[in-house]
Amino acid sequence: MQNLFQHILQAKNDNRKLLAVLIDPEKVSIEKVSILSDKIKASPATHIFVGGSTFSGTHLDDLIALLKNEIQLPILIFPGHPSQISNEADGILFLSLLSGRNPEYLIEHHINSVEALEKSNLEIIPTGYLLIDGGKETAVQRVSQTQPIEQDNIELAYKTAKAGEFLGKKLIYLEAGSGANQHVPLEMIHYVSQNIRIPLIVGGGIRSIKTIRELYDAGADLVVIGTAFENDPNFFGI
Ligand code: 1GP
Repeated sequence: MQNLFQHILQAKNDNRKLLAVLIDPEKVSIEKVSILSDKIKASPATHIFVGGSTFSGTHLDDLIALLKNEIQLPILIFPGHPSQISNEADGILFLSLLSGRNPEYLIEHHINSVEALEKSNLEIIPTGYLLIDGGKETAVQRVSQTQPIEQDNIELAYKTAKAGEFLGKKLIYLEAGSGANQHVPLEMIHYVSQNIRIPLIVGGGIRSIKTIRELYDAGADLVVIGTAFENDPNFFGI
């Protein structure tokens, strides 16, 4: 597998937009993987993210191994907790919740992940993760017990993202939270993307193909779709 980060960076430089389908293991049983895989294969997805804020089950390795067996796309762990590290995946978004001030999500979970990561072959991609107000309390906010950045506080979003870049993060992820009422505002995406050099991921509350296009136009390099695909595997019109 090609270096995952280099591939994302190259796509940004070539202005090729990327799309990740987010699989929450809590909501997908092993039995459902095959049907889901067919839908993902027929979709425009370029990546699969696996993870969730509240998952603590035991079928993660099997789920990812099955997905890998059926789909050629790179699989990245999108961890809510160190227990969600699986060596079956190709890489991990090593998230630091930079918008919050909870040390657990800034460094503690990371320290607790070292042993598992050292034993794994995962490509580790340092990612600055910013929670933006999505119009309701989402699982990330509840679990991390942090305050999101307000929708109109573009300056704070920009400075937080830029500080992340200066700290050496390779990606910035603007997150409205799964099932958010409102996705990250286009003006915020535009401003942040114009002022950072690293690729920008946007997710949370995205419910239509039209919105995905608007997010790309605003400057998102990679868009993440979770709930909309979960609720309707024909979401991509397939
Ligand atoms: C990924 O958590 C999001 O950033 C997924 O959000 O479930 O609302 O698509 P949705």
